Amino acid sequence: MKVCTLVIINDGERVLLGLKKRGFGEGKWNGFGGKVEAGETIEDAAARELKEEAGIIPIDLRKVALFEFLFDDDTEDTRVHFFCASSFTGEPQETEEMRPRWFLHDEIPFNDMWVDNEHWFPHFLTGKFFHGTFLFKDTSTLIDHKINVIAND
Ligand code: 6OG
Repeated sequence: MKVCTLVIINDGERVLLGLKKRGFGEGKWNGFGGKVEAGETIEDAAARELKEEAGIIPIDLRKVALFEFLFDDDTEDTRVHFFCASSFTGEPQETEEMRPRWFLHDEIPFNDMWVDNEHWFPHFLTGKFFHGTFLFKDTSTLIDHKINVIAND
């Protein structure tokens, strides 16, 4: 199982997303993240990927969810540790991998995101901690999902 991070900046009115320009999830808007490397903590990996992909350093990184994405086809199953932050240093900038953009909370581009996003985004925006399990037939077809809200903070 692949272990990844995902970070979304939420300033209370808008979220910062990135358009993935290459690789797994190309052409989709998502948070910033990638594989956890040997020898680093998950939180360090989250901050490192955010810096590499959007050019910013989170100040108040906190964990908001744990996802498992399971696939019926050959795609490798993935566990994603999901974090958010409301403040950061630096200016979001386009990198080789991602083009960042702010979206108002009611203008999230669900049609151009992973199909799971519309299920968990409302939980994320209310600030709840949750676990999500998503079963895919292939990368564009969601068969089943379950979201357990664990706590309110
Ligand atoms: P690299 O493999 O490029 O990082 N990710 C997913 N995010 C969502 N919302 N849904 C999925 O469903 C995902 N699968 C992977 C984790 C991939 C990045 O994409 C996220 C990482 O942030 C299948 O290193």
